[in-house]
Amino acid sequence: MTSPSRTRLLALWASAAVVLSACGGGSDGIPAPVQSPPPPASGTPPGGVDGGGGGGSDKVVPTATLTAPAALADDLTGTLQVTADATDNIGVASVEFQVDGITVGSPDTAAPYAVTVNTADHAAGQHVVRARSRDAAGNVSAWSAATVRFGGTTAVAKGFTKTDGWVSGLTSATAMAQLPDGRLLVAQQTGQLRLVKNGQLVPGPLASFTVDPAGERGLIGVAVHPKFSENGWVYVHYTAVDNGAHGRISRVTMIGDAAAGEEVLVDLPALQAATNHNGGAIHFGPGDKLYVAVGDNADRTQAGDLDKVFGKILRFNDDGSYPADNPYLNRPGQAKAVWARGLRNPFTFGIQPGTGTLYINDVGENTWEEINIGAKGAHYGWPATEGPTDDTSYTSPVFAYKQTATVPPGSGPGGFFTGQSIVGAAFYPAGGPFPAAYHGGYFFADYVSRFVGRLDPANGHAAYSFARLSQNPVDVLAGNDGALYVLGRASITRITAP
Ligand SMILES: [Ca+2]
Ligand SMILES: [Ca+2]
Repeated sequence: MTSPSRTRLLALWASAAVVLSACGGGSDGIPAPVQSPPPPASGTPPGGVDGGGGGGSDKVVPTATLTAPAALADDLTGTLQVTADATDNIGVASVEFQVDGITVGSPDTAAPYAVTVNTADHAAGQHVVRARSRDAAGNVSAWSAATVRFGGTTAVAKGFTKTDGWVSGLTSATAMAQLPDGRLLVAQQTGQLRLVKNGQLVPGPLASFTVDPAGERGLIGVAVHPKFSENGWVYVHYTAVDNGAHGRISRVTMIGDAAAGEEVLVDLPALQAATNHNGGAIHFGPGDKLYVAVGDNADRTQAGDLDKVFGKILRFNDDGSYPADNPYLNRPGQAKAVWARGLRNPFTFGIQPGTGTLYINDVGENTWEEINIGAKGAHYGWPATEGPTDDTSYTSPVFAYKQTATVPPGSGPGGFFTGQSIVGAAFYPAGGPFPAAYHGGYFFADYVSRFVGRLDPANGHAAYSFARLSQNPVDVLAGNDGALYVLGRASITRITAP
């Protein structure tokens, strides 16, 4: 059975894409963790919580209240006056303002507290405006925040450069990965692995696989082994045709600009007749473990079934065997690979540097697009629930946005974001050239609504509009040059900071 929504990606890939207006951002606008003054200690001056102040006896934290813009203010354009009230037992020293976690202007040292923001300097869509105050002793208030939507047509924030068609000439691209030396590997649904070298698409494939490219099948995932510089291994996920259509994980060895010597590591069970919901993404996590996203193959009953590999995140050793710490090794056959379940069509996911935590993008049915935090043994609810849930049997998404606008606009968990097929996914690395507030941020995108969003783990997983696209994205990658690469079906967009 295949509902219209279930064939969404298929239909869109097969026809001109639906263009919805891009929207931005997450809902919560949860302020940064409140920094409390240190507990009193005899003989120790209380000092400031942010390294400021010191020496005084004032332990009373000031307050700050954002007074404009109003929460859920919609379609803000032109110059925006951001204002706040602040109080303190002794005196407010200054008020600091942010947009999306980035300081705007200088701290205002005198009431009325205000800063101006040119909305055109930010990508159209959702943003979170914040204010906090500081007293002379260095005590700092909690953030007061408003989630709003900037109108207009700005594609990417001032200071960033978006280059559409940075590479073109691709055919039915689905996924990409990067080699340590910066070369990009692009998977084409029709079975060819392409190479981008020094910003140029190398003619011809570096490797080809015999695939079934029907619907959402085909070459749908590519990953580079963490020890590539030693072994040259590149891993692929594709729909093999021998002995019936089924998912396969293989690796090839790169030599120069070519790859050869396919080793088939995993042949998953046969697919049903439906050609959609195959997931696709593969990535290496800690300990050189390979994670593989597999959709429910349009049979929702499989997603929660621990004896089935569909609707799951699977986890393998780099030779295709089952890691000794997988959670369901008591299950039959290939179910030993199951690591997490209850997913519908996890087309993409990302792995957080440092923690190794998976952020899994699950394409929803008719209501929600989800970002789920990976955890061994987790059940993400499909098909029993979709979107946020209070049912403790399931792991609720850390962020989810609706497929249609809420009433009033911006209300609800997803804020002003709307979309119909979540893709991504990339964490921006520490030390990259983007402003510090971007470091550790999680970029996601929507195939239908043509936006890139930034989820902010340091600020309660608030979500902000990052870029509007002129193509339908399928994958996002933070390059080792610090640029953000957005893969479309036929081309790559490159976004850089100064
Ligand atoms: Ca005070
Ligand atoms: Ca879910």
